[in-house]
Amino acid sequence: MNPEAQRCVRSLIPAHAPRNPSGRAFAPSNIALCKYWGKRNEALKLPLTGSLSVSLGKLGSQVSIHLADQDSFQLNGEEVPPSHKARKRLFAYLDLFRQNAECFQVEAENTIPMGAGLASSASAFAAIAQAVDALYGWELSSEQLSILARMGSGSASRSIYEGFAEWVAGAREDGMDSYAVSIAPVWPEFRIGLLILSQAEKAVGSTEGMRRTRDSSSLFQSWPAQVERDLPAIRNAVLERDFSRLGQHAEQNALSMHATMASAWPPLIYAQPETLAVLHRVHTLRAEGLELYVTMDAGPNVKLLYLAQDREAVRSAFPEVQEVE
Ligand code: 2P0
Repeated sequence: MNPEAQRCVRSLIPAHAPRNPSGRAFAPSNIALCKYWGKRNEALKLPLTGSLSVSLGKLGSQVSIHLADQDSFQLNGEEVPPSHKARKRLFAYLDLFRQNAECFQVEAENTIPMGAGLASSASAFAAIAQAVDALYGWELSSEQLSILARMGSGSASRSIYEGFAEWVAGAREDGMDSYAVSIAPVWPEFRIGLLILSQAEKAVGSTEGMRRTRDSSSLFQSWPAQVERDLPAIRNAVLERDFSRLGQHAEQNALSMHATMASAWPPLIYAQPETLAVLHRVHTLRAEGLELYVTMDAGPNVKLLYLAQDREAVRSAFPEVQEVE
């Protein structure tokens, strides 16, 4: 067990609380418009920079946790065997919360494909943190829940909220000032179009990808400066509903992150030929006047950013798009 994380959890949870037989929570997935890429502390999942995301509506994770005689984990109705890495990661996380060697029966339903750059770990750990809070009756604040979720998966810190959330990097060594806050619950016209080009699990996960980029890419040295430009611009664009400004900074931020990945050694190239074809198509449509932008995570899939008024134009260019309000 990780002693640093254990200390953080101990300092957050109240000494006495009514324990319930079970806890249940839903958390939405999120897509970063300004990306989290690089940690300053791996054990506590503390980021080098801040980041900003928008949640994905009903796409996310529903988690129930019951006290039980032995640990078990069901994902989308199927028992996950003890040797599976997702199960090991789940119970390593839950070890942080066990009070008296109790066991947990965990049931999770994910409405998004796992491991395809669609951040299922973000919604999963945000839902687990909230289900644990409900189980133990702690009634933690959103910021405290965000810290707990962060220790499961960094991007989960942002999945505590619906709408636009900013994860403030913080400066403290114990990470108690590194949590997400809500900056705007809604932007009714804002749309995300998911283009799922591959459901394959990625070859290199985010934790290893971040480490490799930080350690071997000279371009990564300029990444914090890129975030310093993009983060306030995107935050203000959300607050002022300035879609063009948001789209430009979000797309440049995502492609800058991919440039740092591609310049790592061994190189990390998450884009597939279909990814590049979509990017070129988007750039052609934009040159023709359509306000359409993209963002991409650690995978080959593309997320389109547009406003409701352009949904028909987007749908006719990309009939396979899955729209999220
Ligand atoms: C993000 N990603 O901001 C960035 C953009 C991927 C690319 O957060 O190691 O699964 O568990 O903290 O949260 C994916 O990283 O990584 C991620 P860990 P996580 O959404």
